[in-house]
Amino acid sequence: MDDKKIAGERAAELIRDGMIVGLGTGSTVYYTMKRISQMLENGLKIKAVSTSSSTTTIAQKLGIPLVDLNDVGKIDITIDGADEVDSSLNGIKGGGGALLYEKLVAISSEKVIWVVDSSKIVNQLGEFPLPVEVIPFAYNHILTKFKDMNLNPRLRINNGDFFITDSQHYIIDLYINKIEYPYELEKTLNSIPGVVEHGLFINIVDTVIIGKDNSLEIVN
Ligand code: ABF
Repeated sequence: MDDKKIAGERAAELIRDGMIVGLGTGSTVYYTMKRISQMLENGLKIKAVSTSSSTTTIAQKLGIPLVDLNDVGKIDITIDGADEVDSSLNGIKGGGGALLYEKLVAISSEKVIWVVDSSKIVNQLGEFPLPVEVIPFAYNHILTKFKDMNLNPRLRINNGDFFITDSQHYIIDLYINKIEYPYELEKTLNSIPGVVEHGLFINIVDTVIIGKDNSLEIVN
């Protein structure tokens, strides 16, 4: 069986009746959503907050009732994917470009669960390019700043055009390769005007469910 499927479906078992559930984005969470839709058919009652237009489309197709983040107090549990996870349970997200809403939903959540296959587990973050969401008005200046900082930036292009996020920003991917000091990098990126958000998720996740060799590992 697919390791993403195993991890994604397992996470759905953490959902209880009446919960507000944050729905992440990506191919692993897709399996969580499919499982949730079966659970809804069996009588589960939940409401979900989506983290992206693609997740909204899938949730609507699967009959998962959605609410706006602003219309709920706390989210009980958020289940999301990740692009890289290290042993401190810090990670990189945003390969799909949904990092801003993913982070906003995560920090509004009581519990954050990541579902990944074992290919996402790394000793050191950074081989996966770190996505940074930026204001289009100043993208070229931010790009230059990142170049001057030796962060190897590349503006994300999609089908020959600038990639545009759900909130109408651009993405600059940083090809750092080895992020030696994630906490410092987080602070630095947070301090740059025009940076809306970045894909470094530090001290945000509670549990990682890893699908590995047709079985599961759960790390808290
Ligand atoms: C989103 O989907 C992103 O933050 C991450 O880029 C990706 C997860 O990957 P996958 O499709 O492998 O689950 O959560």
